[in-house]
Amino acid sequence: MSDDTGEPEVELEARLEEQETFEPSDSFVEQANVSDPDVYEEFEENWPDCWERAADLLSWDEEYDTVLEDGDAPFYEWFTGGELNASYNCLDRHVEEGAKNRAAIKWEGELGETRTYTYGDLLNEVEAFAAALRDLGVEEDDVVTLYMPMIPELPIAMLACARLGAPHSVVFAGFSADALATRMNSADSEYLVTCDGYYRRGDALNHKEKADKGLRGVENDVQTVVVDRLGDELTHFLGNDAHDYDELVADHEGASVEPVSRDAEDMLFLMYTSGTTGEPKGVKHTTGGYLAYTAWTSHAVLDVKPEDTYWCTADIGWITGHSYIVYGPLALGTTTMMYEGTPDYPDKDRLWELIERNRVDTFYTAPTAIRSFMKWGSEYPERHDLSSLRLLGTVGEPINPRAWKWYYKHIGDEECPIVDTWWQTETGGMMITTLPAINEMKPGSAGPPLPGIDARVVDAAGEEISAGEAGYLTVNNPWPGMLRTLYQNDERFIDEYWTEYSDADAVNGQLTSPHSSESREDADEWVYFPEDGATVDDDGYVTVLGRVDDVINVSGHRLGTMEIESAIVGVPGVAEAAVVGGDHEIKGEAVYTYVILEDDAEPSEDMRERIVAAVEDDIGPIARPEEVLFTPELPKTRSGKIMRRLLEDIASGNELGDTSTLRNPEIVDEIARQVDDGT
Ligand code: 6R9
Repeated sequence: MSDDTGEPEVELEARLEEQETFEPSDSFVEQANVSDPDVYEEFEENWPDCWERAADLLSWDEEYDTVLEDGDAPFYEWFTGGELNASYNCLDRHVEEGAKNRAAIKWEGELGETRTYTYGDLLNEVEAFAAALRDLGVEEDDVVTLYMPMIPELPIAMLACARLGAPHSVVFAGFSADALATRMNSADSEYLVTCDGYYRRGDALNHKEKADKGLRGVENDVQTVVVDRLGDELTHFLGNDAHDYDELVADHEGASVEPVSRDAEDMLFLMYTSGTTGEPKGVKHTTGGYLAYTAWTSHAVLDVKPEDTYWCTADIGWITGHSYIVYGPLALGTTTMMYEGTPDYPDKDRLWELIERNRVDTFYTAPTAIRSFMKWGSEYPERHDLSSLRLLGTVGEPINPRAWKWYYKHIGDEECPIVDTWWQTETGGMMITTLPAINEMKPGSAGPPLPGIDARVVDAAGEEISAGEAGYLTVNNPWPGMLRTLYQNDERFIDEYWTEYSDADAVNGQLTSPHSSESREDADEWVYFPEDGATVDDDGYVTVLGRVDDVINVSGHRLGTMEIESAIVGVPGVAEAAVVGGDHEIKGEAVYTYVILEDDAEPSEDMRERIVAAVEDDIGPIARPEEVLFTPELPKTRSGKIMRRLLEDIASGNELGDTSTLRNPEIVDEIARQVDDGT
């Protein structure tokens, strides 16, 4: 059911329906970590030294000399000369300060089992596993791949790697065997930590089989460690060379592993993400800047306090889980929750029951989840006492005002501020959001850029646009959490993200997308392009409209259309494919595919199934096409470019604009007819 804006129909009082701005409650403001509005000015006046405030949240083995080194822009360096260890910052120092018995991770399995790791427990297990990894040969700077679902051994392995100075590369467990192989090969990784399986809606899934299949495509000889998640349910199959996680940890119990002092600019981890081309990008994050930035934003935006129970529902396989389940919260010494399963198992009140039982203070989730909760109805949260909540957050995609208001009323009881946080894998942490105790909230708009962040909305010539007009989002100064490069591909890093403005550019006013490094030495100023469209209002509030490149956002998950297209054209009988994102009530966007078959192949249900299976095999079930439409041709411009906008409009059921500039306008009606028929 949807209204004419395409948003799910929900009960909202007229009062809420009309209200456009919301103030944080006095009770929230009084207790907030950051509540002085002067913070914006302080950051601006003292930039870049203002970032010492973030660095001060950490313990350094060696003090840094320089806050920002910008001599080789856009290869910026932060806190240079400083040394620290991320695992020490997330564990040891809290134990030393007397928090040994405070819960660090509270985990809940899908079937209802729970595990609590105190900071003391977590440190012990991290040390034991770090000792085991070292015995297997892991040395500083070796990339260790972690292919695991939401089980405590995933953050434990991350912190064990960090302790040794070995960067981790986490591959989302829902990704396919092929995706694992591609990422391991790209990172030249010789170590894999995975598990036998996990539960989804009560069923045990065999994960090891998928990992084994992936390993067959890996060039290196790989040492594999397997966590036994399922006990007897699936045979805990180790294979020839695989090591058993429990045995390794038992053998190394009580081991003490000195945290390796890392240079602030040393890599903490790699995270692969989708871009415009088919090849995933290995985003490199560093130890000092990333950790300082995630700690600072957890403190200032999520208002995390050590005595809190904090819950972010993301999967650790994505950046949100790295920054705001693991590193930010643990650096601040709080209790971070992890839930293995789905929100509707065994019933649709699972999350609310968890909040009530654990007295959760802060809840951070995605708009796609909120739209599902709305659809299920307010009776599910109403069954539970959610009064422990103090603050709510969203991330991953734009949130429509109706969903925002439903969240505000039915989860936050009109008492909790909501932070709508815009950021990316590449930014490491939040960039545009209200500070919950300082700014008023405007549903649907993320808010102003954070203190110290100079984000603007510009037109194609790089000029700032007037309020209300749509343009490109840009970030005009560096920040500590930023990616440093794409792994072993500095050129692509510049090409994909940076545009230099020099006097020459200002004269000819050319700026259509980030361009190459040719005139790098002449650049006066480097500008970061996130590839998002946005508008800005008179108060400087940014509303993010979505991607302007060929990346689509399905339920907050980033997918490259090229990756999906190349999976489809691999199916025998397929000649050409175009993949676009179309509006979807719950997922935000869904995958729509237009397929041209070779002359001797026939459109059939069987062919459709093979295409869907190929996408699931190559990428994973999250990329599963919503619809596969067979068409004899794709709408093309006279110069031969596929008119993607048009395909998106067809998929979204939008009014179609002028098609007269097409080489083959008649094809549009034919495709549109198929969509209406549901064929
Ligand atoms: C953290 C994360 C990044 C893309 C980004 C943008 C979209 C994220 C948003 C948002 C509107 C928000 N996005 N947060 N759009 N409002 N609050 O999601 O990282 O997976 O790299 O995706 O997600 O389009 O460019 P990542």
